[in-house]
Amino acid sequence: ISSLLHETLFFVPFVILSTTQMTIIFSFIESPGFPYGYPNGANCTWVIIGEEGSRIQLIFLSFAIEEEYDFLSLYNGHPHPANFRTRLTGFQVPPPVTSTGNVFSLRLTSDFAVSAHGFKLNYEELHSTSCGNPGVPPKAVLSGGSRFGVGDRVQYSCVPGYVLDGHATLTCITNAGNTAVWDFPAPICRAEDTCGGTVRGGSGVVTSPGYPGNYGNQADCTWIVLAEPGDTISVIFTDFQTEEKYDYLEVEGSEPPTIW
Ligand SMILES: [Ca+2]
Repeated sequence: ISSLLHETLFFVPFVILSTTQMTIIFSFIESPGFPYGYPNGANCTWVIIGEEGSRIQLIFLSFAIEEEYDFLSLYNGHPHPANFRTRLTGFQVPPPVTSTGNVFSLRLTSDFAVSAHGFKLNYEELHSTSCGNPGVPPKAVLSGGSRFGVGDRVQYSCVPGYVLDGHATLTCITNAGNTAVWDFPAPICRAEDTCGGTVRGGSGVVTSPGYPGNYGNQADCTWIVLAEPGDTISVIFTDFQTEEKYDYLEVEGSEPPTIW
Protein backbone atom coordinates (compact mmCIF):
# COMPACT_ATOMS: atom_id res chain seq x y z
CA ILE A 1 0.00 0.00 0.00
CA SER A 2 1.52 3.29 -1.01
CA SER A 3 0.66 6.69 0.33
CA LEU A 4 -0.78 8.80 -2.48
CA LEU A 5 -0.36 12.53 -2.79
CA HIS A 6 -2.83 13.58 -5.48
CA GLU A 7 -2.22 16.79 -7.42
CA THR A 8 -0.83 18.78 -4.56
CA LEU A 9 -0.41 22.37 -5.66
CA PHE A 10 1.86 24.83 -3.88
CA PHE A 11 1.85 28.53 -4.65
CA VAL A 12 5.13 29.89 -3.44
CA PRO A 13 5.29 33.39 -1.99
CA PHE A 14 8.51 35.33 -2.24
CA VAL A 15 10.27 36.22 0.98
CA ILE A 16 11.57 39.74 0.66
CA LEU A 17 14.63 40.76 2.64
CA SER A 18 15.64 44.38 2.26
CA THR A 19 19.09 45.66 3.01
CA THR A 20 20.31 49.23 2.62
CA GLN A 21 22.04 48.35 -0.68
CA MET A 22 19.57 46.22 -2.51
CA THR A 23 16.56 44.00 -2.26
CA ILE A 24 17.34 40.30 -2.16
CA ILE A 25 14.41 38.09 -2.84
CA PHE A 26 14.85 34.40 -2.25
CA SER A 27 13.50 31.37 -0.52
CA PHE A 28 13.64 27.59 -0.44
CA ILE A 29 11.61 24.69 -1.78
CA GLU A 30 11.93 21.13 -0.48
CA SER A 31 10.28 17.97 -1.74
CA PRO A 32 7.73 16.54 0.74
CA GLY A 33 9.45 14.57 3.51
CA PHE A 34 12.92 15.90 2.61
CA PRO A 35 15.47 14.48 3.46
CA TYR A 36 13.68 11.31 4.57
CA GLY A 37 12.13 10.46 1.18
CA TYR A 38 9.21 11.68 -0.92
CA PRO A 39 6.03 9.56 -1.14
CA ASN A 40 5.26 7.08 -3.91
CA GLY A 41 2.59 8.25 -6.34
CA ALA A 42 3.54 11.88 -5.75
CA ASN A 43 2.26 14.58 -8.11
CA CYS A 44 3.25 17.89 -6.56
CA THR A 45 3.41 21.20 -8.38
CA TRP A 46 5.08 24.44 -7.31
CA VAL A 47 4.39 27.66 -9.22
CA ILE A 48 6.87 30.48 -8.59
CA ILE A 49 5.68 33.90 -9.70
CA GLY A 50 8.10 36.81 -9.86
CA GLU A 51 7.58 40.45 -10.71
CA GLU A 52 6.72 41.36 -14.29
CA GLY A 53 9.94 41.49 -16.36
CA SER A 54 11.99 39.35 -13.96
CA ARG A 55 13.26 35.78 -14.34
CA ILE A 56 13.43 33.02 -11.73
CA GLN A 57 16.63 31.13 -10.99
CA LEU A 58 16.70 27.77 -9.24
CA ILE A 59 19.87 26.78 -7.39
CA PHE A 60 19.83 23.15 -6.29
CA LEU A 61 21.35 22.43 -2.89
CA SER A 62 20.52 18.71 -2.73
CA PHE A 63 19.09 16.32 -5.32
CA ALA A 64 18.30 12.59 -5.14
CA ILE A 65 15.37 11.26 -7.19
CA GLU A 66 15.01 7.64 -8.33
CA GLU A 67 16.68 7.73 -11.73
CA GLU A 68 14.40 7.31 -14.76
CA TYR A 69 11.35 6.41 -12.62
CA ASP A 70 10.72 9.59 -10.65
CA PHE A 71 11.13 13.07 -12.14
CA LEU A 72 11.23 16.75 -11.36
CA SER A 73 9.84 18.50 -14.46
CA LEU A 74 10.37 22.22 -15.07
CA TYR A 75 8.04 24.48 -17.04
CA ASN A 76 8.73 27.97 -18.38
CA GLY A 77 5.45 29.47 -17.15
CA HIS A 78 2.50 27.54 -15.74
CA PRO A 79 2.77 23.74 -15.74
CA HIS A 80 1.21 23.04 -19.16
CA PRO A 81 2.80 20.58 -21.63
CA ALA A 82 3.43 23.44 -24.09
CA ASN A 83 5.63 25.14 -21.48
CA PHE A 84 7.75 22.04 -20.77
CA ARG A 85 11.43 22.93 -20.29
CA THR A 86 13.29 19.88 -19.01
CA ARG A 87 13.00 17.01 -16.57
CA LEU A 88 15.56 16.15 -13.92
CA THR A 89 16.19 12.74 -12.37
CA GLY A 90 19.01 10.85 -10.65
CA PHE A 91 21.54 11.56 -7.96
CA GLN A 92 23.67 14.45 -9.22
CA VAL A 93 22.96 18.00 -8.10
CA PRO A 94 21.90 19.81 -11.32
CA PRO A 95 23.47 23.17 -12.28
CA PRO A 96 21.38 26.33 -11.72
CA VAL A 97 18.43 26.78 -14.11
CA THR A 98 16.91 30.14 -15.06
CA SER A 99 13.38 30.62 -16.45
CA THR A 100 12.72 32.62 -19.61
CA GLY A 101 9.91 34.65 -18.01
CA ASN A 102 8.59 35.62 -14.60
CA VAL A 103 6.77 32.33 -13.93
CA PHE A 104 8.59 29.05 -13.34
CA SER A 105 6.82 25.81 -12.40
CA LEU A 106 8.14 22.57 -10.97
CA ARG A 107 6.36 19.22 -10.82
CA LEU A 108 7.55 16.22 -8.86
CA THR A 109 6.13 12.89 -10.04
CA SER A 110 7.03 9.50 -8.59
CA ASP A 111 6.01 5.97 -9.54
CA PHE A 112 4.65 3.23 -7.25
CA ALA A 113 7.89 2.11 -5.55
CA VAL A 114 11.33 3.26 -4.38
CA SER A 115 11.96 6.73 -3.03
CA ALA A 116 15.10 8.79 -2.36
CA HIS A 117 16.05 11.86 -0.28
CA GLY A 118 14.33 14.22 -2.72
CA PHE A 119 15.46 17.75 -3.44
CA LYS A 120 16.07 21.09 -1.81
CA LEU A 121 16.59 24.26 -3.81
CA ASN A 122 16.92 27.97 -3.44
CA TYR A 123 14.87 30.12 -5.81
CA GLU A 124 15.71 33.70 -6.54
CA GLU A 125 14.20 36.46 -8.63
CA LEU A 126 16.59 37.90 -11.22
CA HIS A 127 16.20 41.36 -12.68
CA SER A 128 17.17 42.07 -16.30
CA THR A 129 20.69 43.19 -15.38
CA SER A 130 21.58 40.06 -13.39
CA CYS A 131 22.99 36.85 -14.85
CA GLY A 132 22.37 34.96 -11.63
CA ASN A 133 24.69 32.49 -9.95
CA PRO A 134 26.49 30.44 -12.66
CA GLY A 135 26.85 27.50 -10.26
CA VAL A 136 29.80 25.53 -8.97
CA PRO A 137 30.33 22.19 -10.79
CA PRO A 138 31.64 19.22 -8.76
CA LYS A 139 35.34 19.62 -7.75
CA ALA A 140 35.36 23.26 -8.91
CA VAL A 141 36.06 26.44 -6.94
CA LEU A 142 34.38 29.73 -7.86
CA SER A 143 36.11 33.03 -7.15
CA GLY A 144 35.30 36.59 -8.12
CA GLY A 145 32.79 37.45 -5.42
CA SER A 146 29.06 37.19 -5.28
CA ARG A 147 28.12 39.88 -7.80
CA PHE A 148 26.54 38.43 -10.92
CA GLY A 149 25.45 41.61 -12.75
CA VAL A 150 26.31 42.85 -16.26
CA GLY A 151 30.07 43.48 -16.47
CA ASP A 152 30.91 41.21 -13.52
CA ARG A 153 33.31 38.30 -13.98
CA VAL A 154 33.68 35.01 -12.18
CA GLN A 155 36.67 32.71 -12.26
CA TYR A 156 36.79 28.93 -11.91
CA SER A 157 39.58 26.66 -10.80
CA CYS A 158 39.63 22.99 -9.83
CA VAL A 159 40.64 21.31 -6.59
CA PRO A 160 44.04 19.49 -6.70
CA GLY A 161 44.02 16.36 -8.86
CA TYR A 162 41.41 17.79 -11.25
CA VAL A 163 41.80 19.79 -14.46
CA LEU A 164 39.44 22.32 -15.98
CA ASP A 165 37.74 21.73 -19.35
CA GLY A 166 36.10 24.85 -20.82
CA HIS A 167 36.48 28.54 -20.05
CA ALA A 168 37.99 29.51 -16.69
CA THR A 169 36.55 33.05 -16.78
CA LEU A 170 32.92 33.92 -17.47
CA THR A 171 31.67 37.46 -18.02
CA CYS A 172 28.08 38.60 -17.55
CA ILE A 173 27.02 40.29 -20.80
CA THR A 174 23.80 41.57 -22.37
CA ASN A 175 22.58 39.42 -25.28
CA ALA A 176 20.69 40.50 -28.41
CA GLY A 177 17.40 40.10 -26.54
CA ASN A 178 18.62 42.62 -23.93
CA THR A 179 18.86 39.92 -21.27
CA ALA A 180 21.86 39.45 -18.99
CA VAL A 181 23.57 36.10 -19.72
CA TRP A 182 26.98 34.52 -19.06
CA ASP A 183 29.15 34.52 -22.20
CA PHE A 184 30.11 30.82 -21.79
CA PRO A 185 28.72 27.79 -19.96
CA ALA A 186 30.38 26.93 -16.64
CA PRO A 187 33.43 24.66 -17.16
CA ILE A 188 33.78 21.17 -15.74
CA CYS A 189 36.53 19.71 -13.58
CA ARG A 190 37.61 16.19 -14.44
CA ALA A 191 40.12 13.92 -12.71
CA GLU A 192 43.61 14.46 -14.16
CA ASP A 193 44.13 10.91 -15.45
CA THR A 194 40.66 10.51 -16.99
CA CYS A 195 38.92 11.86 -20.04
CA GLY A 196 35.44 11.88 -21.52
CA GLY A 197 32.21 12.17 -19.57
CA THR A 198 28.46 12.63 -19.80
CA VAL A 199 27.09 15.97 -20.99
CA ARG A 200 23.50 17.16 -20.50
CA GLY A 201 21.74 20.47 -21.01
CA GLY A 202 20.76 22.74 -23.89
CA SER A 203 24.31 23.31 -25.17
CA GLY A 204 27.86 22.74 -24.08
CA VAL A 205 31.46 22.34 -25.09
CA VAL A 206 33.47 19.12 -25.43
CA THR A 207 37.25 19.30 -25.83
CA SER A 208 39.97 16.69 -26.10
CA PRO A 209 42.05 16.36 -22.87
CA GLY A 210 44.43 19.30 -22.46
CA TYR A 211 42.89 21.29 -25.33
CA PRO A 212 44.08 23.67 -26.79
CA GLY A 213 47.33 21.78 -26.02
CA ASN A 214 48.00 18.29 -27.36
CA TYR A 215 46.14 15.24 -26.09
CA GLY A 216 48.25 12.46 -24.58
CA ASN A 217 49.26 9.12 -26.07
CA GLN A 218 47.14 6.02 -25.43
CA ALA A 219 44.01 8.14 -24.95
CA ASP A 220 40.66 6.36 -25.01
CA CYS A 221 37.94 8.88 -24.21
CA THR A 222 34.17 8.53 -24.57
CA TRP A 223 31.70 11.39 -24.29
CA ILE A 224 27.97 10.74 -24.04
CA VAL A 225 25.68 13.67 -24.95
CA LEU A 226 22.13 13.31 -23.61
CA ALA A 227 19.03 15.23 -24.70
CA GLU A 228 15.30 14.99 -24.10
CA PRO A 229 13.37 12.22 -25.91
CA GLY A 230 12.44 13.44 -29.42
CA ASP A 231 15.18 16.06 -29.54
CA THR A 232 18.09 15.86 -31.96
CA ILE A 233 21.68 16.79 -31.12
CA SER A 234 23.96 18.72 -33.46
CA VAL A 235 27.74 18.54 -33.11
CA ILE A 236 29.58 21.57 -34.45
CA PHE A 237 33.38 21.31 -34.75
CA THR A 238 35.18 24.60 -34.20
CA ASP A 239 38.68 23.09 -34.34
CA PHE A 240 39.96 19.64 -35.28
CA GLN A 241 43.42 18.07 -35.50
CA THR A 242 44.41 14.44 -34.85
CA GLU A 243 47.32 12.32 -36.07
CA GLU A 244 46.19 11.14 -39.49
CA LYS A 245 45.61 7.35 -39.81
CA TYR A 246 46.60 6.61 -36.18
CA ASP A 247 44.28 8.64 -33.96
CA TYR A 248 40.60 9.10 -34.67
CA LEU A 249 37.26 10.32 -33.36
CA GLU A 250 34.22 8.15 -33.91
CA VAL A 251 30.66 9.48 -33.64
CA GLU A 252 27.87 7.00 -32.95
CA GLY A 253 24.17 7.67 -32.82
CA SER A 254 24.23 9.47 -36.15
CA GLU A 255 22.93 7.98 -39.39
CA PRO A 256 25.28 6.55 -40.58
CA PRO A 257 28.02 6.36 -37.88
CA THR A 258 31.04 8.42 -38.89
CA ILE A 259 34.76 8.29 -38.22
CA TRP A 260 37.18 11.23 -38.53
CA1 LIG B 1 10.04 5.78 -7.43
